[in-house]
Amino acid sequence: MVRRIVAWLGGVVLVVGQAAWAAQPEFKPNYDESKVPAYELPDPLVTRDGRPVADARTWREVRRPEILELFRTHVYGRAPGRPAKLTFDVFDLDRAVELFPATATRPAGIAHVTRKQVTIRLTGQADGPSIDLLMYLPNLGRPVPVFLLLNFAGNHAVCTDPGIRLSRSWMRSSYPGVVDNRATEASRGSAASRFPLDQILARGYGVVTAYYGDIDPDFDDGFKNGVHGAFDRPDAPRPPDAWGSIAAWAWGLSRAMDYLETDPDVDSRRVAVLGHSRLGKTALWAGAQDERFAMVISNNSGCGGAALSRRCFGETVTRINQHFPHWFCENFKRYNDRESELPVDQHMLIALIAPRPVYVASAEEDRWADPKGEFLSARHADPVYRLLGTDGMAVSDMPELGQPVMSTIGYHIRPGKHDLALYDWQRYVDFADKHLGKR
Ligand code: GTR
Repeated sequence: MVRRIVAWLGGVVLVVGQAAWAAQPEFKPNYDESKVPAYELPDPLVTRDGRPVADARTWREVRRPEILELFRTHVYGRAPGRPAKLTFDVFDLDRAVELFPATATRPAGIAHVTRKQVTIRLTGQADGPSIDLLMYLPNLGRPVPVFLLLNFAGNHAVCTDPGIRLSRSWMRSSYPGVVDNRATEASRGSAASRFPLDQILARGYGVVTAYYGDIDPDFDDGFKNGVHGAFDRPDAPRPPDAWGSIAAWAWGLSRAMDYLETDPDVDSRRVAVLGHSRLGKTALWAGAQDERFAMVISNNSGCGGAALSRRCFGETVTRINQHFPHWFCENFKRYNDRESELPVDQHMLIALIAPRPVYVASAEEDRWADPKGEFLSARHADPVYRLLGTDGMAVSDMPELGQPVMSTIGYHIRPGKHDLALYDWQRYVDFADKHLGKR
């Protein structure tokens, strides 16, 4: 009898729950600057107990760890450390890949480039979770600085080079050539426009990339697959600060860095971590936590990335949590429609990267990501960068289109849509030339 009542009550809750969900009003993003609510940002240079942070040491020893902890607890969740049994298998090395058509203007050193592919086994076991790294390095002397970025469609989508291993991981079926959630030969090169390899390599930088779905497939499965399934305790309930997918992808970037530190072809002290969109959020969180990344670049990262949450312009905390319930930790949902109660905002994520160079980029038509909010968080990280002895951000007002700011906090907004475009890459290479130092 009791069981039947419980079952009946369960049914009622389900019906009421479904009705509430169905009744949810359609989300209408605010794109009107005059409707941005008045807000006050938490001060990165005041500790939780109200003490001002007036010197680099207090930042380093008190405030920085405090802010990191706040982001772990309330936003992205807590990831494990480096796994005890990490192994690297370099399964492909070719030092004479002809990647680019022969032209009179092709710079020496990239007529042939080096391609290397590495499997990072996260549990040391051949049948455990693994990440495939794809690396292209210019043959311009060693070791080379690199850009490290996750990709959305598999390593084979980066260019048509048939030597790239075709990904066997789960993949969104809407991607070119993907059949039954698996890549096919027709998928090769489908994301090439986001990887202008010739331009990057000719300027002396390598590109290292991995498919983000190797780390955690990007859908909500209750954290069963990917690295969550491999590293979480299956028997214990998930704590509200357990790592979400963004934290998992960021953790994967650190595992890539673990490998790069062992590779004599790469200058692991000059690794710029970069990401577009959800992977821009990921790059920022990876760079904030892992100080081995010498430079961090956020391309159109938007809500939960560079954009200030309190502005509620375009995508909001509520909308991102409803649409992507697996991206952040459970605690982040407490701030749906209550952004002002967050103990952090995204300028503090940028500040965690200080004093290392950081570049935030927006696109004019990418209002969903709130370009102004992206600029402002970079701008509001300036006091921390200055406290640590850098020039911070050179401007106080948002620059015009195509007027890049190249101080230690860099920024640009370009015309066009949400994308990782050639213009963006050219500015990142300029920024790296300036701040990572030329060979
Ligand atoms: C959108 C999402 C954004 C952004 C983007 C992307 O659907 O709302 O936060 O991350 O996806 O990653 O392409």
